[in-house]
Amino acid sequence: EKGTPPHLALFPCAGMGHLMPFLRLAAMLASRGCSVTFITVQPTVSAAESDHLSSFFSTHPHIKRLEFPLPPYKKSKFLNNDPFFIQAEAIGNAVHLLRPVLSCLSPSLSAIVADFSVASSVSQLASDLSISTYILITTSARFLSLMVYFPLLAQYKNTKNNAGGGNGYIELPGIGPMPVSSIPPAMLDDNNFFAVSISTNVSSIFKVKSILINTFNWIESEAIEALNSSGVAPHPAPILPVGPLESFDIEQASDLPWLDEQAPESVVFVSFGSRTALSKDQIKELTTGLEKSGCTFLWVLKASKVDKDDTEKVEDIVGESFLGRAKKKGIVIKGWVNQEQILAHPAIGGFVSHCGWNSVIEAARLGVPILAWPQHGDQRINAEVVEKVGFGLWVREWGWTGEKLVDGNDIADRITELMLSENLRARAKEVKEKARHARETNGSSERLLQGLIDSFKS
Ligand code: BUP
Repeated sequence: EKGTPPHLALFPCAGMGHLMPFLRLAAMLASRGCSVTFITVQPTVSAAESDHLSSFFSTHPHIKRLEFPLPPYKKSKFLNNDPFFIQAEAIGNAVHLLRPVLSCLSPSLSAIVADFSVASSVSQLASDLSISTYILITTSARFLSLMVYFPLLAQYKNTKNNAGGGNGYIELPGIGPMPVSSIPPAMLDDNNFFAVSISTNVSSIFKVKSILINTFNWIESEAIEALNSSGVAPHPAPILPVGPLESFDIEQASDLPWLDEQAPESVVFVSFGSRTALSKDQIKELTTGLEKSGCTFLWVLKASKVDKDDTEKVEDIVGESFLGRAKKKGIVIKGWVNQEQILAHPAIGGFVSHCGWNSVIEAARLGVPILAWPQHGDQRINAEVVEKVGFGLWVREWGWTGEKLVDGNDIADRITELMLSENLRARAKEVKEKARHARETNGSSERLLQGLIDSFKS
């Protein structure tokens, strides 16, 4: 109806890398006049997810929380021992249970924005209820291109040439050659939930109304154009690069007294995201690398995939002697930090990152150069974006997680290179400017988001 604000339901999947962009989009839609219902699956896998949800709803009381209790989980059919994947599978299987509650929401829904990982079952349900479905993609447009051409990958299955360092290339229309070594091995394994999830959900890309993605035109113009160009078949729904998504208000920003004392752009920030724990041996090499680089550092350490299991003390993981020697040089934090607040801090001069897409796009938005150290999933493809755009370094030979032990001396050299490079720093600042433009009233991303909201009203 004309005059009433559009009512949108947002449906994220498991893990902070999915939740964060959905919370950001929810806050942005609400501040632009939409009425928003946010679906939260219970229980969550990690404490970080449940903590963020409680704090988000207390600072955004106008956003409605729709709790979705997940039925007890049956055993996974696939090679799947990742609790986040197990949860994604369980959510996908349970979506139909939302039917009664979604059909009687008042005012009725204008649309549902779903995570790619649940897109197939959500679009099925939404179409039964005559509600339009949109997808929010939480990875890069470059990785989305690879998913769109998923059937093409069949020829690389059961080969070893996708191991790091392989020199084959796959030609994606409009994208150019992509190294086969960047395709995550899990994507080529029919028994792996990662591959199964993509093959189950990719058909929705062609059926939904449009696809929102947390990137912006300048940083990924090639992939966005290729995905949107009518000459390319198969032809997905229109791609709307509406990023970088803005941060939302939090209860309180944390104090960073130690960072406040450091010289501008002198500190390297190290984090491998919310669900990657390096092996003990690799952590040891990283301590050597940080120490030998001589740089001041802030390291967010994780020792297990799920935060609730992460009970070991910092000193037991990195060693008392390292911590003692590091006292003046850096700090190691275990537990959640506000990454955006850290990246925005003037003392930060570089970011050693696993290249989860949220981390890449936050570094782009805040102008911090990256030393890319992708570990699994979409991260090598995301690192390609960093490298192509030129605001970071990537040592391809470091391989996938666990593939080889990266030597501490090598790590030290690359950290030094990152922190000393004037070129990378200048390029990162340019990227930050472009990201800011995209978000201005007439910027590429803001216009698309506003256009989308207007389309719900007409
Ligand atoms: Br860890 C950590 N604080 O301590 P990615 C992460 N974050 O704010 P991931 C914090 O979580 P996927 C912390 O800023 C980003 O928004 C970070 O998402 C934030 O990686 C998000 O970077 C993490 O995409 O998820 O967690 O590996 O595997 O889905 O990419």
